[in-house]
Amino acid sequence: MLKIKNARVIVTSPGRNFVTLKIETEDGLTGLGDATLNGRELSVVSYLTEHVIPCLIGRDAHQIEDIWQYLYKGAYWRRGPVTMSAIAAVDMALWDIKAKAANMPLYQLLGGASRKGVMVYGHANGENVEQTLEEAQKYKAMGYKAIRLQSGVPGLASTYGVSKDKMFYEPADNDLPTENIWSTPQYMNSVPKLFQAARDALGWDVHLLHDVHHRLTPIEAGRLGRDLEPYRLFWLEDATPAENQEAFRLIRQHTTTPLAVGEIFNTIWDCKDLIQNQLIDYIRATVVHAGGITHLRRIASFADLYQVKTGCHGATDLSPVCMAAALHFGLSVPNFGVQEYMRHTAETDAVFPHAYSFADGYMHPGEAPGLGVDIDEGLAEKYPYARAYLPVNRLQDGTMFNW
Ligand code: GCO
Ligand code: MG
Repeated sequence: MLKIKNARVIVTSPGRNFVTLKIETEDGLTGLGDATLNGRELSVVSYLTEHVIPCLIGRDAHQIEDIWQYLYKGAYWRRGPVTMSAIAAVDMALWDIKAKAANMPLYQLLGGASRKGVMVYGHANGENVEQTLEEAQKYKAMGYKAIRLQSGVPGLASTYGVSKDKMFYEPADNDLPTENIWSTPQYMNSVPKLFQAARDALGWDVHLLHDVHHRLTPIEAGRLGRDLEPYRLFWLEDATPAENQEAFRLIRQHTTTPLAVGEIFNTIWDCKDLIQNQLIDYIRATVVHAGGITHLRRIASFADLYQVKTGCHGATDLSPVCMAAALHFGLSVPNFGVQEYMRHTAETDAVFPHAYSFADGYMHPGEAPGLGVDIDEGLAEKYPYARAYLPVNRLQDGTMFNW
């Protein structure tokens, strides 16, 4: 038995907010879990401190599955981003502890490596096509095999995915939500031009991806997917909001462009219909927001039955602790597709020293026991929490829209 002695939450903001759970066992092993929920960070802090941690003390850290079920079924109130991020943090920390106790990198406990490395995609963005492609060339030169392209939309002052700091896009940019203005027709006209220019400039031996960020209706998404078919995208992401999973059937009827969805999903129930009806190609659910490694493995196993591959969310708001967990998961899971990798800043990397590394388009979690990531608490303390929101989005006539 590995008795849990103590658990606490560390909040730090080295350029952006991160919430980390640290669990300690009586014999001195420690485990880390990411609990960051962008723009709503303190709700998970409170859920963990007030409601989860008191139930953990004295339990056997080895009983990962039982503790997962205890927190999920025992809460009575099921699912939801706050609950599932809190459960995820506990789950990650317990896997970290178990793997340290076994003196193995976590991927070994998950069945061992199924591949040499985890293919990642980087983010190229610019205010116009030219700038975006300039950025994409930089990623190609760094060895990336897959690049996401987002470009400014002519006539719109700002849009999702385009930032001043090209390498470190950080959407949670204000202590009250920034307001963006959106136009679907202008966007729909501009995206095919971007990808046509991209194929001319970058060639065909690099995977290209695009994130619609929940902004189209199903029929609009069907049309965009069809317009993009000549450019052979790796995927079109979040083409329409997915609360209504059935909506993807309409998109599917109109295009063979592969579809990815799920970065905001919390459980297998959010993607069950999408997967079993083969309405998507990649599932974007991620360790921190979908109940940890334990639950993400369940989603991936289910998806594998339908030839749906993983494509985990990996934006900057997923801390290096989550990135490490995602890499162990990605290295081991049979139906791996791609992993998003929006690089963290040097400040963040310094607070979270880690064993994972990038080389030639692939990442590897490293061979350190456990997750292979630590937190420098002294340094973390120097960056106090700072409220930050994701932007909101309105149509040109003022109607509230999806960001
Ligand atoms: C992505 C995402 C992010 C999210 C952000 C929200 O595909 O990387 O869409 O950019 O908007 O992670 O917290
Ligand atoms: Mg996305």
